Amino acid sequence: MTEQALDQIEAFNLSGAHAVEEQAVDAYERDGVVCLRQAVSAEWLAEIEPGIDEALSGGSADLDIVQIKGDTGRFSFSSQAWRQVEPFRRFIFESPLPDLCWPFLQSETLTLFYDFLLIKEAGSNSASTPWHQDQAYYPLRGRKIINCWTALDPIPLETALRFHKGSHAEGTVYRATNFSNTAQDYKHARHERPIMPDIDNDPDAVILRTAMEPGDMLIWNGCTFHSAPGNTLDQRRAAFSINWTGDDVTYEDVPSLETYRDPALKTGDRIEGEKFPQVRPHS
Ligand SMILES: O=C(O)CCC(=O)C(=O)O
Repeated sequence: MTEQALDQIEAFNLSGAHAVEEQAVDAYERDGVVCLRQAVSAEWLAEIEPGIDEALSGGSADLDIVQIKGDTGRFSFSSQAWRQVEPFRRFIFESPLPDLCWPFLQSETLTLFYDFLLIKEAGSNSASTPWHQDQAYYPLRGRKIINCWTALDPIPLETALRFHKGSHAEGTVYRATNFSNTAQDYKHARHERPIMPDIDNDPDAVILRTAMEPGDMLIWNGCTFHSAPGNTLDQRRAAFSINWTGDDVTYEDVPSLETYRDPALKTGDRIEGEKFPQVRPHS
């Protein structure tokens, strides 16, 4: 691995404010990622927490719980629980969250794509996340796609996400990586797309990261490359993220991608409907 420049993700302190500063949007546009400190209040974090058990015990449309050989802790990731899990639905629709996220899309509309719960239990040492772009996995075209990722636990630098600064800017969507075995192709890989760059061996890459406290939120673009280590610590590392789309995003039907599929939509349609509700302006 090549030695690389490390820097901090630019952070803005919200302390309960319900509006973001223009500089936060500028930092997101420049770097492809920004951190909003204290974006989610302790009250809303307490609302989300009971939803975790519900999501893990049948509430998620798509749930994986894996324990990698040699690890003592499990790694769980759940998608699209909001329609069944009431605390998640309330957080998405009734908290200040949509109004915090909307300015980053620079869009007339804000549409919910999906919710994602990610838990790396203490001792899930090998549950690392390889470099990837979120958009490589989505049946979507467009640039206005963001992931708003709230820490539910303290996340020190040892287990923090890492971002390749500015990697969203060119807008190329690369081939998706296989999360469980990077030597093997991802099962829905699109071979017409270019192979991902070797970020670990790019001497010019600047890697951004930051330690987080519960309620701090990262916002990044669907094309920003990011990765994360496994959880080598003796505490849970959980996050709840909401993925939103804006007004330039259209659907691309990929029948095998069931998690993100809405049979009512055709390639080229605006992404909207019961599964992907428009949240702003209120419809
Ligand atoms: O927290 C992690 O390990 C990975 C999170 C991530 O890559 C994502 O939510 O897209």
